[in-house]
Formats: sequence, structure tokens, C-alpha cells
Amino acid sequence: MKKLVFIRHGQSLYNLENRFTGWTDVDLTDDGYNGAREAGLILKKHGFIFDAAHTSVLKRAIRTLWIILHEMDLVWIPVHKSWRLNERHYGALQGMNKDEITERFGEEQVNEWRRSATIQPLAISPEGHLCDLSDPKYAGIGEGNIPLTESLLDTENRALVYWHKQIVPSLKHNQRVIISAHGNTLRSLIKYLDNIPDDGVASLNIPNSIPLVYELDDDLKPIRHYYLCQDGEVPDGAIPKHMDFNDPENCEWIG
Ligand code: DG2
Repeated sequence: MKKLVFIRHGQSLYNLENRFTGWTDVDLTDDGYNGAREAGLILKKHGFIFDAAHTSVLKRAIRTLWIILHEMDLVWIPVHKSWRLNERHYGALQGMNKDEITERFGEEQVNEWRRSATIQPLAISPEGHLCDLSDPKYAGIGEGNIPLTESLLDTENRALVYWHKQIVPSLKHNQRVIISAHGNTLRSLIKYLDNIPDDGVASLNIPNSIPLVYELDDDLKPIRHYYLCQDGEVPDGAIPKHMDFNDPENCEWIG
């Protein structure tokens, strides 16, 4: 059996301020640091060990991973970073307050931008795009690869390139893998792994800093998955019905 742990970064500054983040490179808040620390401690308490780690090039996910590996005394393992694990590019919405945008455009429209699989929010202007290109962390990716906006499916497509090239070989070699990433990157990988149709992911919300454990068979098909959290506490919005997280057969809360 293969083991894979997904973790959405700890609370970021923009999560706290309720702003669309996307590729904006904001850091963790104090709560975000503490959440990451707790995630590391609970993984350690339950005997998890990793052979390889993957993350995005955004500091909220990188720092979350560092803190977890530090708590687990695993800072020596290989850490691979890729823009392909970045959060979904939220286009012109990046930096905007989610409540203010809802007031301006209405709940239905904003929900469509946030949760439909195929809709892209309005694109960022090419000038905003140039900022990304002048950032050394994107120097090698090629202009054509830097998005101006993305739908969830766009995010899924570029994340899956990384999945197949880097993560699948690692899992096939029986490495225990942790992926520290973002709400929408993780939604897209889970959608792929659990074969969820495009219209089935709208209610799938990934909480910050709660390890989500996947056990996979030799063909990397999920056997079961569960959140690992303190005292069986259920994180807000973490139970998408269509994935049967409520089903005791498929869900385990470990205190
Ligand atoms: C959030 C997710 O991403 O936003 O980009 O605003 O995981 O990096 O905090 P994260 C963002 P929603 O899809 O929940 O609107």
C-alpha cells in the first residue's frame, strides 16, 4: 500500500484578510505558523515518515512544509518545488476582498468564479503578467506557461503534468510522499485521484493545515482517505458529501 499526504498551507495573510490570493506570494500568519506546527506534531505522533516532499514556489506552502518537516525531524529529505503546484491563478480577482467582490458582482457570479470547474475569472492585465515574468522564480518556465487567469481545469491540467512526471514515479518506488500546496491545486489532484466529475467538486473545500492522508493501491487507485486532526474535531467545510468523508468506512478522525 502506498501512502500520500496532502496538506493545504497554514492560514496566510490573505486568507486572514479574506482576499483572493492565487499566485500572490503572501506569507503565513501567526495562526498559520501554529497550524503547520500542529500538523507536523500530529503526523509525528501517528508515526508518519516521508521520503520525499513536493511543494509550489509560493512561500505559504513552502514554509508550511518546512515547519512540518522541522517538527518531524525530517528536514533532510529531498524537497521538490514547482510552479505547477502553485495555487490556481485567480486573474484580476487576486488581492480583492471576497466579500467586496460578492457585493459588487453577486453571490452566484462569485461562486461560479470560485467553484465551477471550467469558468475562468477575468484575466489579469499583461502588465501584471510582466511582474510575474521578472520574478526570478518564474524565469525558467517560459512565457507561454504563465497564466493570466485559470479555471480549476486549467490548474488540474498543469498540476497533472507534475503529478505524472514527478510524483507517480516516487510513489511507484514506494516512497512516502507529502505534498504541501493550495486549496485549488489540492482540489484538482483529489478530483483526478477520486475520479470526480467536473460538476462534483463545487462543495469540496480543503481546510488549512489538516493533513489529508490517502492510501493507494499499486495502481495508485485510492483505497481510503482520512483527515488526521486533533481530538476528532471536524474542520469547517471539510466534509464534501460526494466524497463520502462522512462515511465511517472512508473517513477516520484520529485524536
Ligand atoms: C485561496 C483559495 O488559495 O481560494 O487563492 O484565495 O489555498 O492558496 O489560500 P490558498 C485563494 P478559494 O478557491 O477558496 O476562493
